[in-house]
Amino acid sequence: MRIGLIGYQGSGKTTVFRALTSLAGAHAAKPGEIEIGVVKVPDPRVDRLCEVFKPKKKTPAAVEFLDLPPLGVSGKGAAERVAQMRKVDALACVVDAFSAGKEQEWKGALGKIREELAFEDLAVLEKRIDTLRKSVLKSTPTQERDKKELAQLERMKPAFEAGTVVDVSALKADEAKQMRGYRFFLMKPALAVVNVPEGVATGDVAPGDLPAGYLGGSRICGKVEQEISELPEADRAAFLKELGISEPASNRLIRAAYKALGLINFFTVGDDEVRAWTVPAGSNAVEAAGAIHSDLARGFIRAEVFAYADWEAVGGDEKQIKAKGKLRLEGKEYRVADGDILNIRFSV
Ligand SMILES: Nc1nc2c(ncn2[C@@H]2O[C@H](COP(=O)(O)OP(=O)(O)O)[C@@H](O)[C@H]2O)c(=O)[nH]1
Ligand SMILES: [Mg+2]
Repeated sequence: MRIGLIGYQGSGKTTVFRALTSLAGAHAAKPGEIEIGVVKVPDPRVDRLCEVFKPKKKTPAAVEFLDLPPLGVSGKGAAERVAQMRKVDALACVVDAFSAGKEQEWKGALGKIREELAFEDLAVLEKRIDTLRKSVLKSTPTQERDKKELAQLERMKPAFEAGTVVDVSALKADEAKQMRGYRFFLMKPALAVVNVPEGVATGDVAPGDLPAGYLGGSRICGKVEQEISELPEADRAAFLKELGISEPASNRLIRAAYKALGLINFFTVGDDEVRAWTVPAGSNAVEAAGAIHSDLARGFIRAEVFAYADWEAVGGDEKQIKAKGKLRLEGKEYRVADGDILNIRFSV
């Protein structure tokens, strides 16, 4: 999963990025250059599985954060930002609530970001509509398809003008696919990152307090979190406790992103590797197999499944899982649940 940090210059994107990815000073990016940091998704279940299976390799799920050039500036940075923003799975919108006088303005600032995104999407949409209006007049092999696409874009336009979330889930599969192909910003899940001053309560923003278009949000103090991320790992917990912070902001933000994107984790276990895999909620066993390797999806026979919670309940004893009838054989249509431990039987 890739999450792009966006916002206006000085909102604290880079500070938050450093806090999330502990990259403090690792590579001082030139202005306009994009830094990418990989964060392992903290999951105590992976730790516990490793304690028992003692694998050679531990692979938690990972999230990539991108520190993108600021909104509202033109030139090379803007083009790079737009190109990168098309490729991310979610947007984390950072707003300044730490500067004097800005403490109460974060909601308006978040709304302004949506307006900016809507403006950029509308430019793309209108350009495409103009092109299609001309092309549908000519008798070409794509004329019928162009007519359909034009009608579709014109139907969607009011949603873009409203600047809220553009939802394609109600469209027919082929129409939804075409709309997704544009990678419009308003179709991406957006999270709010309210960068508050030191000493102010942090935590999740209540959904009712968020402006339209945001699926979740966190109040974090970028500066303090960055300082924490620079500490040796062993000292972090004590420091967090002292500050009354229950966990690092990155954990909260990653959880919010999983929720907003509707993602779950399943696990594979063994002597070689214990690994967490990320798939959309509702994925079936074949799709889960495909996340591991396309061969596993192609040659899928059955999935052996047990739930992490059942395994934990019997003290991590696999024999007990079998004895208690908690090991199941599931077919292609089985819907994978968060925390499932899968072993795919396949033949290619
Ligand atoms: N007091 C305070 N200052 C911050 C915080 N986050 C960022 N800053 C400061 O705001 C300025 C801009 O931050 P930066 O992360 O570079 O913003 P960017 O332009 O969005 O990348 C820097 O001087 C930061 O030290 C914060 O949470 N509290
Ligand atoms: Mg920056």
